[in-house]
Amino acid sequence: MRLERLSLFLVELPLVAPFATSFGEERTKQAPLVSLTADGVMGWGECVAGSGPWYSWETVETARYVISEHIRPLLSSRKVFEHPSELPAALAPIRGHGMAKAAVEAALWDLYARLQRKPLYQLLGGVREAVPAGVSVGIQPDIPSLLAAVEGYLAEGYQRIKLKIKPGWDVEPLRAVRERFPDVLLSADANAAYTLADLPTLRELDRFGLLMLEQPLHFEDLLEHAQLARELATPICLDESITSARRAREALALGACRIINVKPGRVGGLTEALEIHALALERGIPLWCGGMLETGIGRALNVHLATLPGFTLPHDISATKRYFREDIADPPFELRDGHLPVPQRPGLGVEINWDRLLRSATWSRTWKL
Ligand code: NPQ
Ligand code: MG
Repeated sequence: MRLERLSLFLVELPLVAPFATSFGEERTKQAPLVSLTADGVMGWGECVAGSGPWYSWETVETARYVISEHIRPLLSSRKVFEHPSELPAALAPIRGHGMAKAAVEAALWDLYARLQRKPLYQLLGGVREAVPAGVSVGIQPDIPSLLAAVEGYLAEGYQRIKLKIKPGWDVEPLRAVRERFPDVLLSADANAAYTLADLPTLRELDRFGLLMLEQPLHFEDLLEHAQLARELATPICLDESITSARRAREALALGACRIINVKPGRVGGLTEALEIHALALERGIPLWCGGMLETGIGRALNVHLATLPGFTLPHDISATKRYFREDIADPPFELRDGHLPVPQRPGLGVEINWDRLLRSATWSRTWKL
C-alpha cells in the first residue's frame, strides 16, 4: 500500500438518551474519524477518545493534535506499508496517545482488507459470523427507570446486562435488578470510582452472583486490584488499567484480574489487541470487547475483533439504535437473536454515508501524504 491522502473529521452525533457513568454524563457523541487512501481505495478508522479527559486522559482535541501534527509526518516519511501490523513500529517515536494511534491503524486495516477484498474478521482469524451482544446501562435517575430500561433491553434480546455503578448507586440498583431478573447475566462497571476503603460495599456486591466486577479501583492501579481480587468471589475484570499487552501481562502476573475487557482504542490499536488475545488464549483468560459509544465505523471494528476465538463473553457491542437515531455509516447494526451479524463485505463492511458525515462534521481537513 502506498498511502496518498489522510483526512480527519470531527463529528458530533446526538445520543438517543443521555449516558451517565461514575465520571459524568454525555448527551452527544463526539468522535474524530480518520480516512486513509491508497490505490484509489479509502479505509476508515474511528478514535474513541472522549470529549474531555474523564475515561482516559486522551480527548478528541489531543487526538486531533497528535494525528495532525505528529502521526501525519511519520506517515508522510514512510508512506509504504505491506501490512497494517507494521504501523505500530512506525509510530513508536510517539509515546502514549494510544487512542489517536489506534484510529489511524484501524483505517489502515480497513484499507488493507478492502484491497484484499476480504471482510476484516477473516484476515484477523475470526471464527464466528455473529457475536453475542450485551448492553451497558447508564446510571439512572431512580430504580423504577432502571428496571424499565433493563426490561426493555432484555425484551430486545441482549444477552448480558451491565450496570454502571458509583458510590451511592451500587447495592440498591444491583439488588433490584437481581431480584426482578434472577437468571440474567449481570455485571457492574465502576469506572474506577472506588478505593479499598469501600471494601464493605464491594463485599455486598459479591452477593448478587455477578459475572464480573469491572474496574472498581483506580484507573492506573494493578496492585490494589490484586489485593481486592483476593477478598472477593466475583471475578474482577479490568478495563481502564489495561492500556497495552505489557500491562495485561503485568495484571495477570499480579493476579489483578481474571477477565479482560479489550477495546482496540484503549490498548493502542488492533495489533496490540491481537497480542492481548494471544496472551489470553495461552493463559485461559476470557476476553470480551468493550464499547465506547462508537459510530458505525468503530462499532464495525469491534464486531470484527469479537469474532476471535478468545472472545468468549457477551460484548458491550449493542445495536446502533441503542445509541443513535442516525449513524454516519450504513447499514446500521441490528440485533438478531441476541447477536450482531458480522459484516461480510470487504474491510469493515460498512460504508460512510457522506451526506450524514458532512452534516455532523464540526471540522475536517485533508492532507496529501
Ligand atoms: C466502559 N463504555 O466500559 C465505557 C465507558 C464510557 C459502554 O460502558 C462517551 C464516550 C461517553 C465514551 C461513557 C460503556 C462514554 C464513553 C462511558 C465510554 O467503561
Ligand atoms: Mg468499563
